[in-house]
Amino acid sequence: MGSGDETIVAVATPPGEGGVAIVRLSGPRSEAILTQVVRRPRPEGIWESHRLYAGQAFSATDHFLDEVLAVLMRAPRSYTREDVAEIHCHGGLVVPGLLLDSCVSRGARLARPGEFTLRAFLSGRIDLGQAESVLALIQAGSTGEARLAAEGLRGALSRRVAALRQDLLEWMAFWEAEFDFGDEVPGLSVQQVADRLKKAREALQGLLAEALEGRNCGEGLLTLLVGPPNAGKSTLWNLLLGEERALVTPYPGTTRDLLEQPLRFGGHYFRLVDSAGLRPGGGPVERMGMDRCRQAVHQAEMLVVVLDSSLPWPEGLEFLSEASREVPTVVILNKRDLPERLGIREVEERLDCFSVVPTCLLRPEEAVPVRAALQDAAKRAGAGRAAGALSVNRRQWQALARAQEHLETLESGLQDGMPWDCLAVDLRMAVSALGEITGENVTDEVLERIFSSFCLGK
Ligand SMILES: Nc1nc2c(ncn2[C@@H]2O[C@H](COP(=O)(O)OP(=O)(O)OP(=O)(O)O)[C@@H](O)[C@H]2O)c(=O)[nH]1
Ligand SMILES: [Mg+2]
Repeated sequence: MGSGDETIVAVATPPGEGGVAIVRLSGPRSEAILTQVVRRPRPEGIWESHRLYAGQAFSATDHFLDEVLAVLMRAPRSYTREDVAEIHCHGGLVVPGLLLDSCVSRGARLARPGEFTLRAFLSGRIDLGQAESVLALIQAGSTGEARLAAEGLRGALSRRVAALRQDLLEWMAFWEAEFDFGDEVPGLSVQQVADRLKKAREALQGLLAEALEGRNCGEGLLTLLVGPPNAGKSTLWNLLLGEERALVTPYPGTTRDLLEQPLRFGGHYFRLVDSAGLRPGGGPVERMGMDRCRQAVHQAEMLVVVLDSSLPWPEGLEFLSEASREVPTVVILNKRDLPERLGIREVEERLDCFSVVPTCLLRPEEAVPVRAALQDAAKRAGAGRAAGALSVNRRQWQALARAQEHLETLESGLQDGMPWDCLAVDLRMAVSALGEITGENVTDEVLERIFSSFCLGK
């Protein structure tokens, strides 16, 4: 698959209106096609590699199409390690398509989705793990996901999987060379084998734990609105979501259940949860709501404490002092349209505040500073999450888990005194599962499946 004899072409930018679109070529005829499609003022000059030239682009029927900038990146210093050319024309629905046709009429073939990255993989410039990180980076929906995918592109997962696989491979080679199908490997005690196995399994366990953390990064930050009844939590929830979802009344104790909605802004995902106001006493139903809220405080990754600044510090919030030290806590000091009885200083004495926003939530424009404060706090909360996390897709996850299972079987087989040749089967399977991540052990169908989910031109 993906024969490098052909020169492929695609529009690398999304379709539609835009300042600039890029048509990209890769393969041995890139320079020849570029020379025919893009004419420079002084045509006798050669295309120097990695230099941007101004020129005029012509259609398949040799009509002037557009003023363009073009660059040739000679092999092997390119994304695919082949000759790559890029033509930067004006964006829109028509010109990039006509430029594409022009390249095809001069001998290029339309690229399949992900074919440029497939060629980068087949030429050995990147491994499969890095290729999949390219996809994860393009599809990232939050800054946290993008950061992890970028680390993957730099080899965060591949390097560690490759090292682990190499270790097991060396071991397998030793095993195959030395053992004589008896029940002992010369020069290696069962204890030594067991120790080495344990190390490998622990390393794999560490990878899986970090992968799990990485998966969380794709989910919204659990952000709990909490405070005394009637302070304006539901007003804030509605304001942030942009619709009247939760009931808002002047009667304390309106909200009972936890209400959750996803929300996305400023490059962050949130799971925004409204809750029952906390106060001593209350009826049985209200108390059930308050219990749910208290439990949610311990699961939250970010707290938004909403307080009524026209009343003194409320009773029943003491436990929030400890919780505020554990996760970024934004305090919304609401109802500033009324005479003040609770000031910023007192709030800061009682809670560990990431920030305090004095506001009056009856004014819709107050959503702006509140969003800004949440965004800053999310950066802190998200950073905590991304530390020690890896971007791992479903396929990679399954391969890691399979490798882990084989090592476990190997370990218990060793303890039960199974013969070496039986154990070697599991070792081989573990090596093969790890190879599926870096790309050593994948079939053409698997590659086809992986790369077909890429966008065109990548
Ligand atoms: N004066 C004033 N009233 C506000 C402000 N923000 C909200 N309110 C009013 O305060 C009352 C309570 O608001 P809610 O949003 O229901 O308060 P809550 O914190 O969700 O209350 P519970 O669900 O009972 O815990 C409503 O009548 C709101 O209109 C504000 O900034 N100033
Ligand atoms: Mg409410």
